[in-house]
Amino acid sequence: MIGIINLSKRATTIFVFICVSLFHNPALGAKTRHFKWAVESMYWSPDCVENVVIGINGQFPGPTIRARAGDTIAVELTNKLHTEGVVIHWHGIRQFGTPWADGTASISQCAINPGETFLFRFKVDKAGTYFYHGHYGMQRSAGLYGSLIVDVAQGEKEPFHYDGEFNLLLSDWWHKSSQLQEVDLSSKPFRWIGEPQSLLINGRGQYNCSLAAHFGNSSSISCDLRGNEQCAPQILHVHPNKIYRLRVTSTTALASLNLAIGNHKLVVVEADGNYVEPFSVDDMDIYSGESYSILFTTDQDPSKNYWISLSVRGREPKTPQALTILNYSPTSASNLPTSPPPIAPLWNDYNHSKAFSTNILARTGSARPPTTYDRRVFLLNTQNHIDGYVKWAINNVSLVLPATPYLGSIKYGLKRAFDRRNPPENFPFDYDVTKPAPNPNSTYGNGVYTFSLNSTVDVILQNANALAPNVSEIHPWHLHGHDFWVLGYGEGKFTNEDERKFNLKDPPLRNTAVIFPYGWTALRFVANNPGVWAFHCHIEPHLHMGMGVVFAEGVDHVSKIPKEALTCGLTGKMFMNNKG
Ligand SMILES: *[C@@H]1O[C@H](CO)[C@@H](O)[C@H](O)[C@H]1NC(C)=O
Ligand SMILES: *[C@@H]1O[C@H](CO)[C@@H](O)[C@H](O)[C@H]1NC(C)=O
Ligand SMILES: *[C@@H]1O[C@H](CO)[C@@H](O)[C@H](O)[C@H]1NC(C)=O
Ligand SMILES: *[C@@H]1O[C@H](CO)[C@@H](O)[C@H](O)[C@H]1NC(C)=O
Ligand SMILES: *[C@@H]1O[C@H](CO)[C@@H](O)[C@H](O)[C@H]1NC(C)=O
Ligand SMILES: *[C@@H]1O[C@H](CO)[C@@H](O)[C@H](O)[C@H]1NC(C)=O
Ligand SMILES: *[C@@H]1O[C@H](CO)[C@@H](O)[C@H](O)[C@H]1NC(C)=O
Ligand SMILES: [Cu+2]
Repeated sequence: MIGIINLSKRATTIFVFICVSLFHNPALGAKTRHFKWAVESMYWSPDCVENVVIGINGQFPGPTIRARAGDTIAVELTNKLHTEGVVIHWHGIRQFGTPWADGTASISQCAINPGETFLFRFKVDKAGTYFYHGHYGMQRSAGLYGSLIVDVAQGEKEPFHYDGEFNLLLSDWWHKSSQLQEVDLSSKPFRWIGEPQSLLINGRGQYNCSLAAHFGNSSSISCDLRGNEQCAPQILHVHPNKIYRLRVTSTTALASLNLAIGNHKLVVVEADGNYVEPFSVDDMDIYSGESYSILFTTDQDPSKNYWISLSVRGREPKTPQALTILNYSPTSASNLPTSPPPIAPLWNDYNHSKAFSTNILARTGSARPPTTYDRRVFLLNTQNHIDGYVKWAINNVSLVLPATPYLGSIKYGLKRAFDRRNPPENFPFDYDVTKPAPNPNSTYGNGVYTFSLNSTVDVILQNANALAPNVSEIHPWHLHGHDFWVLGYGEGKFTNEDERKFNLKDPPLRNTAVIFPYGWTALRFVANNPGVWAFHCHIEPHLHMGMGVVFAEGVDHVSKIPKEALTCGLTGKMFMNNKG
C-alpha cells in the first residue's frame, strides 16, 4: 500500500506541461473519477483483536481516493448496513455549488437508508491532503473513514521538491462498539467512554503487545504478528539522501496526537490543503480533523532503522504509543531500531503545543484576509447539565439536530423544521472562564447562525472550565464549506485589546483550529459559499454531546437540490404531497 512514487513520472509531467501551455486551458485533463462503494459492517482486527468495523468494499480503512485539482469525484454509495443510515463527509472539500454533497446527516441531506444508494458528486478544486469519514451518529468511531488526496492540476507544480511520498491516516480505536459508546454518553448517570485501547496508523495498531517491548516494559508482550496481516504495521521503505513527503491526517475520535521520526527533522509545508511557510521541528502535534504534509530527508545512517512514533497529547495518556518503522536498507527491513522510540513531549506541556500551532503561517504570497469584519460571533464552549444528562453547550445551547435537513428546510421555507430564532452570539460579560459554571444548566437547541452572502465573519472561540474544577480540555473546531484564517490564539478570556495582536499579514488558512485549555482562538472567513454548514468540535463524543453549531449563507442561491438528498422529515412529506 505504501510505496515510492516512481521518479520516471517526471518525464510525463514535462510533456503535459507543454500541452497545457499550448492550449491555455487550465481544465485540460480534468476528469470525472467514478467509484462504486458498498458500506458494510465486517469483522476486522485493527489492533490484532477481532472486532467489528464499518468498512467500504471490504476494506478498512476505506479505499484511498486520488484525484487532480479540477477533477470531479462521483461516489455511488450503497448502504449495506442492516439497521443504520449512513452518510460520508468529504473533509476539507468546500463543495462550492454542491452543498448537498457535503455528507452531513440532518444538515446537507437525509441519511442514506439501509439498501439505498446515493450519488455524491462534487469537484475537488484545490490540491492537498484530505480525508473522508462518516458523519452520522458516531460512525467515524466505528471506522468509517479513508484518505482523499488531490494532486496539483496537470501541468502545475507543487512549490517544493520531493522524491517520493507516503500517506499516514491516524485514528484511535476502542474495543467497545460505537453504538455502546453512544449509549454510555447519553445515559443518566453519564458514563464516559474512557481512553482508546489503541492508536492506529493506516488502520493498524497492536493491542497488548509492544514493538518496543525489549526496551522496557516487561508487562508488554512482544509481538508476534505473523499471520495477522490486518494489524501488522506498514513499514516505510526509503532510499538514502532523498526527500520524502509524508501526508499525515488525523481522524481520531478523541485523541490529540504527537508524531515524531527518530533522528529525523520534519519540515511542515502544508496544513489542511493550504501551503504554509516551511518550518522545521523535531516532532509535531496533530488534532482530530487536521491534515499536514511534512518533508523529511533521509540523511541518517542507512544501515539502521528508525521509529516513527505516535503519542497522545492533551489528556493523561492511558494508550500506548503507536509505532512503525522507517527503513533504508532492504537487507535490514525486519530489524527493529537499535535505539528506543522518540520520547514524546509531556501530555500537558501545552507550551510545546502552542509553539507548534503559532509556528504555522501562510506561505509567502498567499491571499490575505479582509482587514475588517462585518459580523463577529463569540462562541463560549462549556460542559453542562440538562435534566441530569452531561452535555457540551455553545453559549448555553447544546446542539440536537432536527429530523429535516436544514438545506432543504431553509431553501423551501419550512417554518417548523427547526427553531427559527437566532442562537445567542455572545455570553454574559462577567462569565468566569477559569471556574466551573455557577449554574451549569443549559438547554437543547437547533437554531442557525445566518450570514449575509459574501460578508466577512469573525468567530471567537472561547474555552472555559469544564464541570470539574481545574479541568479545561482541548477542542479542535472544524468548519464545513470553507477555509478560515486563524488570526490568533490567546490565554484566558478574549478582550477587545486582544484584537490588536491579530495576525492580518500571514495568518494560515485552515479548516480546523484548536482552542487550548482556558484560551481563545480567533478565526475569520468570508461567507461566500451558498449552503448550510456544520461548525463543530471534531472530537466525536463531544459532538455527540452537543458541541456544535450550524452556519448558513445564501441558501436562496442554491440551485436545485437533488431530491434524493431530501427524502426524510418535512421535505420528504413535501415531495410526497407534490406527487399526489
Ligand atoms: C495480553 O496478552 C497476554 C499473552 O497473550 C494474555 O495472557 C493477556 O490476557 C492479554 N491481556 C489482555 C488484557 O488482553
Ligand atoms: C512500564 O509500565 C509501568 C506501569 O505502566 C510504568 O510505570 C513504567 O514507567 C514502564 N516502564 C517503561 C520502561 O516504560
Ligand atoms: C509556558 O509559557 C508561559 C508563558 O510564556 C510561562 O509563563 C510558563 O511558565 C510556561 N510553562 C511551562 C510549564 O513551561
Ligand atoms: C439545574 O437543573 C436541575 C434539574 O434538571 C435542578 O434540579 C437544579 O436546581 C438546576 N440548578 C440550578 C442552579 O438552577
Ligand atoms: C446558562 O443558563 C443558566 C440558566 O439556565 C444561567 O444561570 C447561566 O448563567 C447561563 N450560562 C451562560 C454561560 O450563559
Ligand atoms: C458574491 O460574490 C460572488 C463572487 O465571489 C459574486 O459572483 C456574487 O454576485 C456575490 N453575491 C452577492 C449577493 O453579493
Ligand atoms: C485548582 O487549582 C487551584 C490553583 O491552581 C488550587 O488552589 C485548587 O486547590 C485546585 N482545586 C482542585 C479541586 O484541585
Ligand atoms: Cu471538544
